[in-house]
Amino acid sequence: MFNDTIAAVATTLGEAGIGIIRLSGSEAISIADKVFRAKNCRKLAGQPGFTVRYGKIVDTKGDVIDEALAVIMRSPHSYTGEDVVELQCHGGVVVMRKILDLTLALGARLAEPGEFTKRAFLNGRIDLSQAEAVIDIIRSKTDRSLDLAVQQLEGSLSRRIQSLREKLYDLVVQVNAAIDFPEDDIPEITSDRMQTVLGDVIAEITRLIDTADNGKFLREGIKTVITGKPNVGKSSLLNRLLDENRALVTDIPGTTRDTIEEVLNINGIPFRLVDTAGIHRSTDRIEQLGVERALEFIGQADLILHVLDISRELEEEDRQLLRRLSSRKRVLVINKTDLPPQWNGKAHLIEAGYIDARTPAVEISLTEESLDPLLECIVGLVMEGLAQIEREDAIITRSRHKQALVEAKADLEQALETFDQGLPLDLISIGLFGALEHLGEITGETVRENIIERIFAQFCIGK
Ligand SMILES: Nc1nc2c(ncn2[C@@H]2O[C@H](COP(=O)(O)OP(=O)(O)OP(=O)(O)O)[C@@H](O)[C@H]2O)c(=O)[nH]1
Ligand SMILES: [Mg+2]
Repeated sequence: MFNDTIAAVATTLGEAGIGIIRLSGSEAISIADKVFRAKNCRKLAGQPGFTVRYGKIVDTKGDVIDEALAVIMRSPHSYTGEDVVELQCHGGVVVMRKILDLTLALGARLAEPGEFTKRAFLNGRIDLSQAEAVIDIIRSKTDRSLDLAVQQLEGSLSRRIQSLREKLYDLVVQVNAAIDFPEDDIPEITSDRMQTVLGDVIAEITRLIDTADNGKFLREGIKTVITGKPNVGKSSLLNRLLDENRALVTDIPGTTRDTIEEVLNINGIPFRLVDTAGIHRSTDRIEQLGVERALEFIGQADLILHVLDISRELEEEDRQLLRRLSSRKRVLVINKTDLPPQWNGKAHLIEAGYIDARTPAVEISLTEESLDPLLECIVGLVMEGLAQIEREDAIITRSRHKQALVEAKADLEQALETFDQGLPLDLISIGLFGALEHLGEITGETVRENIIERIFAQFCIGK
């Protein structure tokens, strides 16, 4: 437990019907008692947990600042595990600031970002993967990402990791017994059992690692970069996909200079769409910078929408991009089919050897036609992986978790090899301990302090 009491505005600062000031710590109730005057004149100190009182917020001179409800939760039955009071007031910027300042003047400390959740973790209410799920719930952009975050908060990942750790613990106990008491009558670990358990655990870790790429898509969104030479219709495509005039569209090549990012929800999957400057050689300094930025985004993209203009002959810029993107996950958007075609669309690209028949390509007119065929094509491309992970009960959504699993797996593979080579049991034990430690990083049992700091720094204040 911590000895100071923290306070923060838990709702967004702005005009709103209600705004909540949250207090947590051993003095939470006594501080609240100094600012809150209940209508029934009773002190909050005498109220049981999970009760609500109606009253007024008063300052130290006794002047009324606002009307409010006080919600009391007592340790250990609260979000943080400590005494918590939530003052539900009117959600104005000035009133919220005043009440918060009052609690700070009375001895509370302003909470750091994520500090309420950090206390929940350090007080053992939730583990680290659950704390991370709290941020994910707040940041979810689609139903599916929300489902995933809720599952993780409810412990789907924690349970899987714990069960893996328990299996490894059993092995460690047996291995260590065999090391410490070689002559005693302890059943020797049969090599069968060692191989089966290690093999099972490695297989299960591998399955979890396999969910990571698609899990990351659901949590962070699929970074989808729209590219092509100037004037082919990249910004028009962004606008049509978003169904709003987000980006400037003109018939002047080089209209888009900087990148524009927006999130689009397709079938519950978040796509982070990025419109970029047209790729071409330019002497204009600003345009050049735009092209550099575009190339950088292409480098990081999970999916590329490469737009081509069928109404103009293919140029060197088109060809270069076709070659450059040949090994990437991409959809070719062959645009402006309402105009007289200058080349033979997908068939030509196949004939000329730029793509093969399986490369997803859609011929379309952005001014006239429905986007459904294009959307189907995009979803089809990412669905396969997603369908596969949806059968799993735990999914890896963070690279921190994936990294820990990869390291645990390497340790176990090493241990298995050591065992197969008939090397001393001490060496196997080192591998098992290493894997236990890496798995523990996910749930927070063995994680380093600086990693914990980094995780909670991503939170907003008041959570
Ligand atoms: N006829 C026709 N014109 C289109 C179509 N799609 C886009 N255009 C026009 O093509 C021109 C260029 O469109 P933009 O969306 O600005 O092209 P861009 O690729 O973003 O261009 P830059 O930002 O300059 O690289 C505009 O005049 C659009 O109206 C289409 O399907 N058919
Ligand atoms: Mg543009």
